[in-house]
Amino acid sequence: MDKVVVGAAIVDGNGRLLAAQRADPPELAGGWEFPGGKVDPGEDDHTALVRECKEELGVLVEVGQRIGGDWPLAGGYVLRVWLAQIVEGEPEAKEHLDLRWLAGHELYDVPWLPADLPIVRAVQGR
Ligand code: 9L3
Ligand code: MG
Repeated sequence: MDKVVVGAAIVDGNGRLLAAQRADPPELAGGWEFPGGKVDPGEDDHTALVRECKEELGVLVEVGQRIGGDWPLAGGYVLRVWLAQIVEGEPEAKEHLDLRWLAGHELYDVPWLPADLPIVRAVQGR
């Protein structure tokens, strides 16, 4: 399977979820998402997720359980999401406009990308 995007539902010790505000492309800029990105050719999903969290946030994550299956994205891509925990570093918005740690009652305080919104609901149920 090519056309795979991986995303991290990063949760801290207080059960808060890390949301990231996209800087681009223009049609997605300002929307909030699970950090992550495209799996490179020949790369496995787990490696891609760890790499993307390092590139985008500057943190090392430990990957946990999968959230759901293949979530649909535009252009025939699918999004695969895993719970993750930070084991090294403090997240910084290296490629995003902003980052926020959302407590349970704040989960819908940001305008999530439409593709990510159903995944937020699935994370909430966990
Ligand atoms: N995308 C949607 N939700 C997400 C992520 C990480 C990505 N949580 C979409 C936005 C882009 C495409 O997937 O159109 C590729 O993502 P990226 O490599 O630009 O982050
Ligand atoms: Mg990305």
